[in-house]
Amino acid sequence: MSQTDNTPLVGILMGSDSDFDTMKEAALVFDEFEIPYEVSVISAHRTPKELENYASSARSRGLKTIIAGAGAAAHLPGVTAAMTTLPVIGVPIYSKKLSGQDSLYSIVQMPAGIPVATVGIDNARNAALLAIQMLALGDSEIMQKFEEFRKRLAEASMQKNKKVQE
Ligand code: RP5
Repeated sequence: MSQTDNTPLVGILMGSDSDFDTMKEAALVFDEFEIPYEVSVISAHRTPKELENYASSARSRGLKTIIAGAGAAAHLPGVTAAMTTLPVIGVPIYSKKLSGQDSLYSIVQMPAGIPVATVGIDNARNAALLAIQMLALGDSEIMQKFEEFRKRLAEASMQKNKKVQE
């Protein structure tokens, strides 16, 4: 299966426009892999009805996974996961008061039955790569691009090793 139209496969969701600088790193990865995505700012606390509409219609709109980033009382990924059967990847956003530890704990400590795959604080890039690995399970073209990416990563690392050996 390969993507022939521009229907978004991934939803990039964030609780506030103040999260955008971090979350745009995920979008850059999807641009690199030529994977269609959509970006939305919806708050679990400020606009809960919009979130319900978004999450409950996500699968029928063609999304395969959702990346949700939020900071501090970061309930967005968990509440999204509660309202869709799509896998949700959570990005804890750095927060000034508690350095993102509040975000991390809010996202990672989900009740049994409603998991959120949680990446490191501000690591939207890893969230995108994890989403790509999920998509690649059912798409050989995406898998090939991912394998090439891994090869480049390994080569870059070996180059660094070579430099320190010199
Ligand atoms: C969270 O509160 C958002 O995800 C954001 O990280 C944080 C602060 O939001 P703003 O006050 O900057 O809109 O809901």
